[in-house]
Amino acid sequence: MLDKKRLRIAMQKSGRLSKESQELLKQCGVKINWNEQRLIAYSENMPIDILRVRDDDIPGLVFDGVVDLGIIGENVLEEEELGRLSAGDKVQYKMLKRLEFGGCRLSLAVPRDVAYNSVQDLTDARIATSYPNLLKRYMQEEGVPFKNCLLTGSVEVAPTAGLATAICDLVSSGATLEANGLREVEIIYQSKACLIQRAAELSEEKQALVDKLLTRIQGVQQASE
Ligand code: PRT
Ligand code: ZN
Repeated sequence: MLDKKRLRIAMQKSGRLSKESQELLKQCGVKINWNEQRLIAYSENMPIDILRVRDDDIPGLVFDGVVDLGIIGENVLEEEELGRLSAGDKVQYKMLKRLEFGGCRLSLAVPRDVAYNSVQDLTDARIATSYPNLLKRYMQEEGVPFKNCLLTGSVEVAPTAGLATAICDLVSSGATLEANGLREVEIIYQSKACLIQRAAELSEEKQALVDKLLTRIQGVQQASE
């Protein structure tokens, strides 16, 4: 059973954000005994517990106040927020800090040999993505109707597989697009990892600990500039 007096932080168990999330806590002086298999990791020197989950679950855990803090990609945070808002749910959280890792962009890409001049060329096109809400917001802002093709993985093979004419996926180096014969044509969202806090007030002790962590994170980030 988790002790409610200890600060609960949700972070990605294994994936692109896990190593740097762990490193950030270490740089802040938080000592954690990481056991790769465990869902929960405990700090030895501070009243902090780490919940290690899939990144997709982190925004909801913070919105619902199940955890106090979360480290998450802004892309996943905003996708979940838009999804909840469109379902008529309220979304509340505090953005504490944009972090210096997990940088990527959400982009539209089309097969390399397809002519493309502007997003208008995608009118009524079927677009494969794992980010339907961010894509919908962008296309609505541009006034371009499209058909959504929701895929939770292997989005980059959708055009070759005949599932879609374009894709909307995360890009960092661009190597995946290149390897799949795709061309990045629009950047629709720029993302980094960030630290968020639940909206409901924390106890004085917990808030003091959060403030201390934030000051240390600021120090770590300034030192790396
Ligand atoms: O299991 P879990 O659900 O927790 O993990 P996941 O597989 O959903 O996420 P993961 O670990 O792949 O990514 C976590 C977060 O890292 C994302 O939500 C982004 O905020 C961030 N991030 C940064 C990236 C990338 N860079 C990235 N390049 N997430 C995914 N990619 C993918 C991209 O879509 C492409 O398919 O990596 C592939 C390689 O990219 P290129 O352009 O370097 O070839
Ligand atoms: Zn995920």
